[in-house]
Amino acid sequence: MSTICVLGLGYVGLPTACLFAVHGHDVLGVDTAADRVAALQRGDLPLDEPGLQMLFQAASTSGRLTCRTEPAACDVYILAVPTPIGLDNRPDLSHVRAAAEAIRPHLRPGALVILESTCPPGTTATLLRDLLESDALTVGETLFLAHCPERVLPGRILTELVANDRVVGGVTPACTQRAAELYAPLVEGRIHGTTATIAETVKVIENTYRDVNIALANELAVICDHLDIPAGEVIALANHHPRVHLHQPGPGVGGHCIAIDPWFLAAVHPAATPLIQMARARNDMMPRYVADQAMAFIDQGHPTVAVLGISYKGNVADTRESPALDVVGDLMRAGADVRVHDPLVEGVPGLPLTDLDAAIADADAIVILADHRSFRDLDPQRVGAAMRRRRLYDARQSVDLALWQAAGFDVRRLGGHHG
Ligand code: SAJ
Repeated sequence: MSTICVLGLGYVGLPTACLFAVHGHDVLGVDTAADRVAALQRGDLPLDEPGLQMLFQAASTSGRLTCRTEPAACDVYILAVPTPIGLDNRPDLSHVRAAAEAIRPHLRPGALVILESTCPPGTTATLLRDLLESDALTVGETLFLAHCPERVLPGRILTELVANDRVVGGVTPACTQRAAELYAPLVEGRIHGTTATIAETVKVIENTYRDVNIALANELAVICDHLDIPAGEVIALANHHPRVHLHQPGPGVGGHCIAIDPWFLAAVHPAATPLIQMARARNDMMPRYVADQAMAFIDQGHPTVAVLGISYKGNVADTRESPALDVVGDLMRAGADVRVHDPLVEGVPGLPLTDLDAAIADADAIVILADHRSFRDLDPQRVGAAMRRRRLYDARQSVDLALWQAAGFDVRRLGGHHG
């Protein structure tokens, strides 16, 4: 068993730290946010992710997980720090740099350093190597460096951490082998060894693939609105083709991955990536488009609108980069009195949330922005009885159209479907 220092106790770092601890490693979890560390030391979990509370408790009570704000000497360092983009859409690697500088004084010969954070291809083999290699530490001989991207889906992190295949890319073959040996006992999926730069490129193209395909689905929704045909039916029928897999349209792309990672690829060669950049632009246009479509459908000055779902996607409590926040802002600017209800989200700074009854009381319309499972179970008769007018704009193709129409609702979906 090794001593492992995990830097960055967020959505990836904290579950990873807990998992290594319950597998018998001594884990030091490090985060520069003192309040987050203090909460963890008290036993409070700052993240909402199914199963994490239990795993964290098991890791803490075993005595194998401790949390602090400073790293210490360990056998393995896993960097799971944020890699945001700046206002100019350029990657901001300052947290990777700071984490590398923080561990540098503690590195001993034989240390393994793994970057899990998503980054522009080349980061591990150049930036990280330059920061950590020294006269005493030679990469591939006395210092082992690898990129092992996380590929877990928020809402399913614990399942996917174990079940998913892992791509493990070392700066040298010896680095790949050391990193693969660390993950092998934890991972039920296959471990695919490769180079660090290939692993980085694999990670960002996975999310770029999704972003470009969502952009295509969103463009199709706009076309279907224009043709007044249902995009949902077009997509379902096209997807019967064995080599077609169209994604779903929606109010935009949120979360901390898919809207950001394409910029890591674009940064490598800006002039050669018009498709990737155009897909980003298409997805970024969607909140405004959805707000405009919803207001045109409601067709009333200063309507009272009940927004259902403010998280960045269905069945998660996470509102990071949620396109629903932009839609709400656009609805308000267009003159709507907006009440927001989300059964999973506890709060959003600067945006009051209400319960369902308060949101729909005397409302002129409902706008669905996140496809939470619980919305499918709503009773349209009961909901309609509380409203002033029975109108529903569904930006997620999430509710049973016929059911709501039977309850007297005028329904419109993103992608051209009239009720
Ligand atoms: N969305 C659509 N239409 C779709 C699919 C998604 O509009 O057909 C929207 C969602 O509503 C959401 C956004 O895209 O706003 C992103 O959601 P997501 O479920 O596609 O992805 P994330 O950001 O929750 O997680 C992704 C995953 N990547 C892939 O599926 C390729 C996950 O496996 C990665 O680990 C994660 O990014 C990450 O950390 O990179």
